[in-house]
Amino acid sequence: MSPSGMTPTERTALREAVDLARRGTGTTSPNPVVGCVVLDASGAVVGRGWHERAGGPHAEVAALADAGDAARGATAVVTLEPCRHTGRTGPCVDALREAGITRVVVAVPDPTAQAGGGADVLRAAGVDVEVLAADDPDRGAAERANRAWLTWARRGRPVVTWKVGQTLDGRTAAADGTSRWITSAESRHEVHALRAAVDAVLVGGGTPAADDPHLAIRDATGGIDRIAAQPLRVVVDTRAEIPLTARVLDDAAPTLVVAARGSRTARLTDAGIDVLEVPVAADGLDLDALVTGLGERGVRHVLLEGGATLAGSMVARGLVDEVVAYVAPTLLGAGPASLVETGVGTLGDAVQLAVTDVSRCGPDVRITADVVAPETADQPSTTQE
Ligand code: AOF
Ligand code: ZN
Repeated sequence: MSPSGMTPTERTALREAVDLARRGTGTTSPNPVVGCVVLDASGAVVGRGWHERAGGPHAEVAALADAGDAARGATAVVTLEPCRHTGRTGPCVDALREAGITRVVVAVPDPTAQAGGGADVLRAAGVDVEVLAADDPDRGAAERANRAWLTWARRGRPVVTWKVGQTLDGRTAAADGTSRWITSAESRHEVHALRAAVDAVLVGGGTPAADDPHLAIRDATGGIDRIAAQPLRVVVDTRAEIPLTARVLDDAAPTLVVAARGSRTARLTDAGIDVLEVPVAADGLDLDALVTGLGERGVRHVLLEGGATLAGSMVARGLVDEVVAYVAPTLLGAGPASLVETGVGTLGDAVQLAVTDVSRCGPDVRITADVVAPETADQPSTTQE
């Protein structure tokens, strides 16, 4: 036994359970991704399962079905604490007990009031339950796989990834405005995979006016991918001025227009367009209300794709959690910057990133990094004008 009480076999099983959980990325929202591996008394894997889509069987139920009679006297290793509630499906704590599971290893407690507490219910029923310590690296991997849902469950908002394509000197267009194509075809292709893994793609007001982006996932032929789960396209359009002919309003994917409360949204709603009205704060649209509103619509992971002003405001509000930057080996020396108005005026206030991956994408370099939250919780450490 390792100091945590988990056997090496259980650790191996947990890593497999995390891999299984990841298979649900992009299809389980608004629910979590969850994986489960069932081990018999000899440590052999007798069942595997994962949560595929909201409303479908939970990971534990899928793994128990896979194990059949072999679940009797077995151990279930799960990435998220088994639920104790009856929601769209029955409580997993009951399913585990009824199948004869005698030990449950849990990577991450369920923070929701509705479903959390399953570990105690199982213990009360005589099941041996092990919950990993908060600093356990295997728990960290399970948290990471479920980051979007856990961010929502703990903080009431989706996780936000800012994706940017820029030159090595941080520009998104040349001085004359030409911007097609800064990054390579490989990088642009990869962005479609990013979109497929999230629930919503978010762009700021200036972007539709300047670029008329489509934001849907295309297939290999460049047509609309009807098989991929298309993310919600979210357009911030403070004054509700978007033309009805904008490509982002077509029927390739659902679209939500975010406008200031009190703006002339009737033109849009009359045309059948879904509108989210949010209050206006002193420094512009209330972005906290925006992300909370997206969370209320079931969005757990947002891909912020620009423009520079919206991204800067989101960074300033502490609402960007992760950055994926495609950096083209190109220098311009003039032209718009990829990020503006973050409120950072001095080096000591710079937004700190922790790089999690660096790789090549065709001729470009892709850098993935987490935003290191300032000590002062959710508030940005800088003041905005
Ligand atoms: C899942 N899949 O494998 C596990 C979940 O919407 P319901 O009724 O299916 O319940 C969803 C809640 O159940 C979810 O928010 C989480 O708290 C808990 N566990 N959910 O969708 C699973 N194990
Ligand atoms: Zn469950």
